[in-house]
Amino acid sequence: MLELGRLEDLPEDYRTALAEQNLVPLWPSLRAVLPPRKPALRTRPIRWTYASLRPLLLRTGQLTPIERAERRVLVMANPGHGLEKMQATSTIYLGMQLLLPGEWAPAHKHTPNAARMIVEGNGAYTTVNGEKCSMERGDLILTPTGQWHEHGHSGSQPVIWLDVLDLPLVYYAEASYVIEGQAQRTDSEATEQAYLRGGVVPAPRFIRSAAHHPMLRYPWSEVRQALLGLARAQPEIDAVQLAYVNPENGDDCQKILGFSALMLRPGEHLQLPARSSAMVFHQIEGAADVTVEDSRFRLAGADTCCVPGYAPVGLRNTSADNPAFLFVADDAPFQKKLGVYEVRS
Ligand code: 1HN
Repeated sequence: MLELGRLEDLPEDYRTALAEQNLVPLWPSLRAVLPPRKPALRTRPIRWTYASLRPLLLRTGQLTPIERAERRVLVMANPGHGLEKMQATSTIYLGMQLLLPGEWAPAHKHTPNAARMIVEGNGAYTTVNGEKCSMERGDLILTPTGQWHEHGHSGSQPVIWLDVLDLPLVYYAEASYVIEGQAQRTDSEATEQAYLRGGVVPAPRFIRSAAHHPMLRYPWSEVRQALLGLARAQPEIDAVQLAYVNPENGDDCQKILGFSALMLRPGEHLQLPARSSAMVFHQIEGAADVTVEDSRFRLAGADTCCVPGYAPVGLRNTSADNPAFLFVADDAPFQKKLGVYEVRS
């Protein structure tokens, strides 16, 4: 590669004249913005163990009343991006949210898309555009862009969930804002019952708009059963993985981030090829080792890790007797829309 001129090679008066006109020479910065073969990655492999995060989250339940927080969340920030940026990866925000019995997190709607993976507790619910979605461990609940949402809790124990948002990307696009609202009238229980069987959908589907999000809650009991069924039906399959999709058209369930559930069979070692998208792994059940570059993380309980793109990832079920279940989030839908998504073998 040609060695390019540096800024210091230019006379001082010329540099000053450029800056006065808001002009910048490209060549001193060209290699930084277009590095050879692989992007410059800020995202570091990082793990957050639930055992160390949980007591800190419960403590803020005493320190900070919900009225003073609106959403009581500890953000899982990747130091490679700077903690204050609140980014787990370049596009993915992760946070662990606590709601105590009787608390209410008021209604609002915003441009970033949110998804919640429920970690512990029961009796809480989130109402999304009038649809009341109960929160049970392992459920995935969507809050697509622009939809009203609020959280309530009529149970007796703390409820904790993982929030996954495309906030860093929407913020970067200077498109992130919120509108506050009134408590919603609940007009239905979660409508996922209408979409529980793969291959059949409610018949009046052709009148629906493309922006419609027909399914907001993906109950873990159903997804778990579907993973076990897939493993039984196709024992030779490379990866026992199910994508969370729009059941009406099979598209990714959100436009920017993609979500899937992965089952590692007892003792299974799965090698994922290097992909351009960064990924998040969150343990739903069992335990797994995640290996990327020089990092190896043991995930158990509700541990979470993120890994950068452009590197192969190894996943190993540490049990020889029981399956392990992982929730996976990535930004492949966004990268595919941009035309930059790659798999490198
Ligand atoms: C949000 O609206 C929620 O509604 C959680 O529970 C986390 C992080 C950034 C921006 C909006 C929620 C959020 C958020």
